[in-house]
Amino acid sequence: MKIDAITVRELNMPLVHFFETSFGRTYTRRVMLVTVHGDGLEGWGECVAGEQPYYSEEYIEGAWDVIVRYLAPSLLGQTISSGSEVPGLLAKVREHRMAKAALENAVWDAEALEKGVPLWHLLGGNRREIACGVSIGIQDSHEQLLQKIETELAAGYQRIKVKVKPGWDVDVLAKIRARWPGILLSCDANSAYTLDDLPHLQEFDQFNLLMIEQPLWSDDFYFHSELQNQLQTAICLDEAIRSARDAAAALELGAARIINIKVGRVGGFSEALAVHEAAERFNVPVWCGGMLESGVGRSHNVALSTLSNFKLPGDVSASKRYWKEDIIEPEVTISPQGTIAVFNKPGRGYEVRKGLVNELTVREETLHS
Ligand code: OSB
Ligand code: MG
Repeated sequence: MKIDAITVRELNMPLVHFFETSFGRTYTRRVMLVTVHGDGLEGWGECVAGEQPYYSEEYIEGAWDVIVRYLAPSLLGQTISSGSEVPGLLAKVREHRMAKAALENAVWDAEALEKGVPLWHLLGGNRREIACGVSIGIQDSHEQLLQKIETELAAGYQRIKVKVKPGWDVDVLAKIRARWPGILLSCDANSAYTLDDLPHLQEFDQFNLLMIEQPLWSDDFYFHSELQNQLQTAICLDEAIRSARDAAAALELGAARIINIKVGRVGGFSEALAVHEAAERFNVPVWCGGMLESGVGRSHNVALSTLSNFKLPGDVSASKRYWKEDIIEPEVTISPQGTIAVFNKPGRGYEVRKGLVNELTVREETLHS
């Protein structure tokens, strides 16, 4: 495919319900999409950078700027036969992984269409349905959280993950366990603790959690390995894993027993596949994380989750949990068993609703070769 043009868009998409983590509350997603055009094909990718540089240093304004100024120009006019060629073309720019992932994934998206195969198949996946869990943010009250959990369990979700932070943790987990002793339950701290909290974190062990996600600093393996040695609960790393090298280093050190893969955080599908492989070498299971994606990113997460080592339910859930109307057709839906069926259609398997995308777009720029 010869890349003739690249379109960058920002969409304003209000969330059905606010989402709160240890670093703050989000009411509206500023969704960034990129489209690569060439050979009469269109590939779509989503840049999952946040509204603010809180989850990671990337944020939408920075991602927009680096794509328009440096990354897109490196692809324009190039003839690219596979998404796997994109990292090499973008390698000169350091970091900016979410920005790079948006472009790389758009090329994979187009490649699947060009080859007439499903994206999940192109990525090397083999599952025909994927297991789904939900991530539930910090709420205004414990009661509100318990109600949300009840709704998600009734919908069939196989694993409940709750956000925790100092002041919203042990009491909350105790109430959840008192009501649902047997469910698959995990928690995500988004780096809200330090090693000084060791005795407090050890209290989490009584709740038989599947994992505690990213308890300590977002850039650390060493102190997570010290913590893992003193916890029964498995640590899962999210923020700290940016590459397959990170995964290998963290697992060699014993910093985690589970890895969350977010394709944006690691810089695109190529690196996500490499992280998946690195974890498999250590016999460590992975699961697919989410970044409150629109349908474009969501459909890509579904495709990635079909790989063999995605052995735990991911944060890949139905469109309607986030959006009144998603920008893909059909929307992502789950079965009463908490699974998403994978389509046997070329490409991402979900059509982009261009009319709706245009309605929601607040900023758009097209770069030509
Ligand atoms: O840490 O997994 C996280 C959302 C935004 C930023 C970070 C995280 C999350 C989630 C939501 O937990 C996952 C989702 O449902 O998309
Ligand atoms: Mg997380």
